[in-house]
Amino acid sequence: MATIPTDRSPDSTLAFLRAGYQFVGHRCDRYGTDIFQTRLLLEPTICLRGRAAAELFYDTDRFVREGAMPARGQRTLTGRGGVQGLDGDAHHDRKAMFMSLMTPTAVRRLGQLFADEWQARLPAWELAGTVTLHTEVASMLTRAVCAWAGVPLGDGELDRRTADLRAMIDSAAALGPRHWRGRLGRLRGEHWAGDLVERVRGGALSPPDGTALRVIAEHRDGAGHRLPRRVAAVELLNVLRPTVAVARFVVFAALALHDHPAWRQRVRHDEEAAGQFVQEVRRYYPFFPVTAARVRRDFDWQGYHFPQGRRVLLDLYGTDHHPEVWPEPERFRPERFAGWPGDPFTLIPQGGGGHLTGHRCAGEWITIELMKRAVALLTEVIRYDVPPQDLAVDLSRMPALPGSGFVVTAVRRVG
Ligand code: HEM
Ligand code: MYR
Repeated sequence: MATIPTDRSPDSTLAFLRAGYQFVGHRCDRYGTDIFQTRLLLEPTICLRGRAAAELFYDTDRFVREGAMPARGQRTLTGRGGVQGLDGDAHHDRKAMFMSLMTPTAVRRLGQLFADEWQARLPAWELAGTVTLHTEVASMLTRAVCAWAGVPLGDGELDRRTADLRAMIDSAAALGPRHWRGRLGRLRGEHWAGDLVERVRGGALSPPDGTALRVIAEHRDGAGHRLPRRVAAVELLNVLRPTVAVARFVVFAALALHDHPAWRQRVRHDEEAAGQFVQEVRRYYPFFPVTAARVRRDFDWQGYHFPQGRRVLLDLYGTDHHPEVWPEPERFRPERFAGWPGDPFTLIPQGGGGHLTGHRCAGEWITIELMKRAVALLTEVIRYDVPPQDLAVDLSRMPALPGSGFVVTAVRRVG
C-alpha cells in the first residue's frame, strides 16, 4: 500500500483560509499527485482533485455526507438538517423534492421573472449614473426568487432579506465579524422561513401549487411525516440563498465580457455561443472551492488506503483548472465547449455526478438559465461604461468577487 503524501504541519486550517482556492492545487503540484493528506480543523483530512478523484468522491457506496460539513459552515451557509448532510433513502427522498421544482417551465419562469426585474430597474440605473452590479443583481434575484418560490416579500423587506441571504454566503469560510454576520443572517432567515412554512400549514398563506414554499411546507417523507419546522426553513433557504449567490456568477460574466470584448459581439443573439460562454465562466472563475464527505467504510483506491470516517475534500476549483482535463486551464476560452460531449466529473463548479442520485447542485439549471439571461441583458439590452476600479479577483478570499463588486456608469438602454 502506498503512503498518501502528507503535510508535516500540525494543522493547516489557517493555511487553507490564507491560500483559499489554491490550497489543494498548490500542494498537489508540490507532491506531484492528485491526492495528499493534511490536518484541517485538527482532523486528518484527505484532499483530492481531478476527474478520477471526482468519480470516486461521488460514489455513494464509498462516501457519506453525515458529519462532513464543518460546524461553522452549518451555522452560516447550509444550516442543520438539510439535504446536504443526508445519505441513502433520506437523501434520495429530499433531493427528489428539490428536483421536482426544476422543470424546464419552472426554470424558464424564474429566468423571466429575473429579466422582468432587471428591465424594471433600468430607468433607475439610467438616472443613478453609477451602479454596483453585484449589489443590484443580488437584490433583483431576491425579488425574483421570492416571487418564484411563492414567498411574499413586502417592499420594505427586500433589503433586510437580501442582506441576510448574502451574509450566509459570504460567511461560509470566514472568521470574526464576517462569520458572525452570517450566523445572525441565518438565525433571522430561519425564523422568517419557519414562520412562512407555519402560515402555509395553518392556511393563512396559500402559495400557488408547485412553488417551492408550498412543496416544502407540504412535503412528506417516506414514513408520511412532514419536515420539522426548522428543517423546512433550512430547505426553503436552500432555494432562496443559492439563487442570490448566482449574482456572483453574473458579476464574473460581466468581468469576462469586459476582459474579452470579442465575446460581447459573439454571444449577442447567438444561443450556442452564449451557452459556451456561460460554461466557461462557470469553469474559470472561483466560486465554491471544495466540498466534503466522509469515508463510509475502509477501502483502497489507486494503491492508497481510505479509513472509515476520514474526512475527504474534493477540490472543485482545482478540478475545473486541472491541466490534464482542461488544456491551458488558466486561459478563458469558451470555444473549448464547442461540441463538448459533457462529462459529469470534469466541469464541477457545482459538484459532480448525478443530480438525483448524488449531491450535485440542485440549482445547476437555474444557475445556467439566470446567467444566460444576464448575458443577454448585458450585451443586447444595455450599454455601460466600466470606469477604473479594483477588478482584481483575490484567490485567497472565499467566496471570491472582483474587489469593487463591478461598478458600471452611464448605463443606457439600447434594445
Ligand atoms: C449543492 C454550488 C446555485 C441548490 C451545491 C454544491 C455546490 C453548489 C458546490 C455541493 C455539491 C456537493 O457537495 O457535492 C452552487 C453554486 C451556485 C449554486 C456555485 C451558483 C450560485 C444553486 C441554486 C440552487 C442550489 C440556484 C437552488 C435554487 C443547491 C442544493 C444543494 C446544492 C439544494 C444540495 C444538493 C444535495 O446535497 O444533494 N451547490 N450552487 N444551488 N445546491 Fe447549489
Ligand atoms: C450556496 O449558497 O449554497 C451556493 C454558493 C455558496 C458558495 C460559498 C463558498 C464559500 C466557501 C465554502 C467552503 C466549504 C467548505 C466545505
